[in-house]
Amino acid sequence: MSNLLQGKNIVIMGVANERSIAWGITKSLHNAGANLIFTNRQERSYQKLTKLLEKNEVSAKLIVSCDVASDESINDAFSEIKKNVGVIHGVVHSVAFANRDDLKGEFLDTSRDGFLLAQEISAYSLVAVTKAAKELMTEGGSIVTQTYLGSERVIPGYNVMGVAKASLEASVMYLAEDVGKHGIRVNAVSAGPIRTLSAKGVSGFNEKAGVIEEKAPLRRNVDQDQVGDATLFFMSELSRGITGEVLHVDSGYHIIG
Ligand code: NDP
Ligand code: N5H
Repeated sequence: MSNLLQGKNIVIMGVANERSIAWGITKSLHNAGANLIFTNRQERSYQKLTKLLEKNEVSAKLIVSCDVASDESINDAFSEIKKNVGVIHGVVHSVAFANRDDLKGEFLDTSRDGFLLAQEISAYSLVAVTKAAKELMTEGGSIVTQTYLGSERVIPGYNVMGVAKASLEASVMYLAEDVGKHGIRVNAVSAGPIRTLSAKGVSGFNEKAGVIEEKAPLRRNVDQDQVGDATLFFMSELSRGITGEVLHVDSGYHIIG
């Protein structure tokens, strides 16, 4: 327990279930005293979230539906948040999507539609969300997204999502410049492999997690709580001098050649 985020209103996007990285983040931000607002796309995620909140005795200020594929949905969600909560101080962006077919075989075979879909949901969404959130962040604040090493290196199978994460990380830099003058910071956490619903059913996950245990300096995989605490750092004043940054929470794997 700390009071690093006491009195801060923070929007969390992307809790699908108890394994979601966004749920690890929820626990860290809640323990730091934040008031939390959630957005979901699917009804199933809303049901899971309400049960999780109840079980963990976390009370949400508001839960709104938001499909980042639609500008209207994003604008409606943030209008609802403005109406009910007023000022916000942070946004956690923890959403991504690519067609399962594009997450195997060769990147070369990616279709135009598959490429654009991954970019739209996984990268452009941060731009649209930052624009909508900025209007409510009148006291400054922090925006944090989630990325993966496949943006910097070729990681077999990550394919179209690697290119989308490269776009996301470049967007972090350009957005950081635009909103910095309003006292808003934008950063990303680059997590190592974590078994979540998204990771399920895509081939290659076990192998990637195994390599971390073997080769990463810390010789162990990371978990949602470690990403949660790193995101808390970015959300809090402890990171007030940092923006446009990508912080690796991966047991140090990214330094190994
Ligand atoms: P989850 O499956 O738990 O979360 C993915 C979330 O994306 C879901 O809550 C889903 O919402 C949401 N989402 C997908 N499409 C949309 C949309 N159109 N509009 C709104 N929300 C949408 O997986 P993770 O926690 O693993 O993923 C969270 C983030 O972490 C992603 O950006 C991922 O790339 C990143 N990451 C994950 C790693 C891992 O190993 N797991 C490693 C590094 C980064 P819904 O369920 O309602 O559809
Ligand atoms: C190199 C790897 C292993 C290959 C894994 C690729 C993972 C890509 C992430 C995207 C987000 C997965 C995805 O879109 C899956 C969907 O096609 C199907 N799943 C769903 O629709 C579920 C129900 C919903 C909840 O999922 C979403 N996203 O909405 C990378 C791994 C070692 C690390 C990893 C898993 C990274 C990452 O970015 O998630």
